[in-house]
Amino acid sequence: EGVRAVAAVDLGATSGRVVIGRIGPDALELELVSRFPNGPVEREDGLHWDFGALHESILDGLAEAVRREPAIESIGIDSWAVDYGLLRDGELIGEPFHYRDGRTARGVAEVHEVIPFAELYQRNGLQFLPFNTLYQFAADPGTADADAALLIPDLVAWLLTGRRVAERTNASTTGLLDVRTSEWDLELAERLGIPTGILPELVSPGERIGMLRPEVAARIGRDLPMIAVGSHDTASAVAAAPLASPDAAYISCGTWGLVGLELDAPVLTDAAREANFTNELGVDGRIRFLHNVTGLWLLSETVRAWEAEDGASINLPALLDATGGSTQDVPLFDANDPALSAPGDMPARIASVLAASGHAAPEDRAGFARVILESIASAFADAVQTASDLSGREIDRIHLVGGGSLNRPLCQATADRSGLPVFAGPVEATALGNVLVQARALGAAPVALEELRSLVARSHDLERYLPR
Ligand code: LFR
Repeated sequence: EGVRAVAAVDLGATSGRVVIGRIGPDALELELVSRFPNGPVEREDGLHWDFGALHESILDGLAEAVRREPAIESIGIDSWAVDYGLLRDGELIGEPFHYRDGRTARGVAEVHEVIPFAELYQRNGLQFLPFNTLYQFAADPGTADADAALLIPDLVAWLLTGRRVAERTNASTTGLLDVRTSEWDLELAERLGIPTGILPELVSPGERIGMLRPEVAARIGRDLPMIAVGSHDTASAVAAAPLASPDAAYISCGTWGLVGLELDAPVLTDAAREANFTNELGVDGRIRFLHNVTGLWLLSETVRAWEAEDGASINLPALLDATGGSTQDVPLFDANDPALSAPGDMPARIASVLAASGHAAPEDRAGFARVILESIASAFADAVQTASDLSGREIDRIHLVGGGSLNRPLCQATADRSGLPVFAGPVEATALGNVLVQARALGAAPVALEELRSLVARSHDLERYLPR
């Protein structure tokens, strides 16, 4: 009774999913409808996303969701950030590039020649990541004659509704959103030679994007509105992280580990810039003050290489169990070493990063996996400490949400290395944040973000890891 339903599409770098979210006064539940693989595909001109396949999987998933739950009232979509498709004359020109494509190095040099990084930081508040959209635009031959650039979730929303918008939390990762006003920084775009006409109208989470195009409604089997959510996956994950107080840090851990705090205002100091901390926009205008740490990418790419070597799949839970519970020292490497960012051949590249600092890589796979997890955990602990130093907040706990919350050795190592209790879960924080923002827009959930979080806390069990 009183339970309402929405559909959420959540695209991650290694898989996408469509879920049904059901929400009532004291209930919040997800039903997985479909899950489909995703990842970089190598084309002649570089690394791309197979966007056509994603689009088909999304439509199939939504049709199945509506078949299973006729009470669905709306659709929301989130994905990884920074990547986009270019439109010309109402058509998508080319497959979207993958942010791990190497072309962005050229864009970085070009942009910083026009505007030094320190000045950029004052304007957009972003940590330096070589794939921030503004660098990609500079390196993309298509930018000059496009009519519109749409970030991945906005591109899907356009295909589904026909409306071109830029959802603000994700737009904040482009480098072209003014960190003080949350409006496009048109002067910055002009100075960089980016045609300002390609930047669509901004919308905020909770705004209605529009109804489905007739042909899409026919295929899905229902006419439904799309509602803007925190379309940056990390914004949705943080919105649903059951943060108990402002002194709780979060780690949203999937391919990346996004480590930081939620703040009311950006921190734009020299120290924050030098520590490479970002001020991304969250749901309800909150600031996601965080640092990108390379997360499970290191493990998933390693496992992918081992599976190719064996010609057989690897049992991940068994591998994680075998990493053992010992607190014995292991050699560490810098999880954010740029040499580890492209796909392919990960074990060999990690071994050579270790060798460069005089360490031998463990021979056995469990030992190798342990070095990876401890290295990630060590970077997590450092980033939590830095977030505390830069914000002046005394951090009393860490909430670890996303796929990484199921990785027990990683959660334990994070507690051990930070000296703080780690509360792990929910694993599907991103989809929950997507569902909650839609439900709120429909009048089916409380207005205050803190109340949404308390609903997550009441409906999900968290696993607690204490530092050893
Ligand atoms: C996580 C994430 C990060 C962003 C990276 C690239 O999925 O969205 O927040 O920095 O992917 O888009």
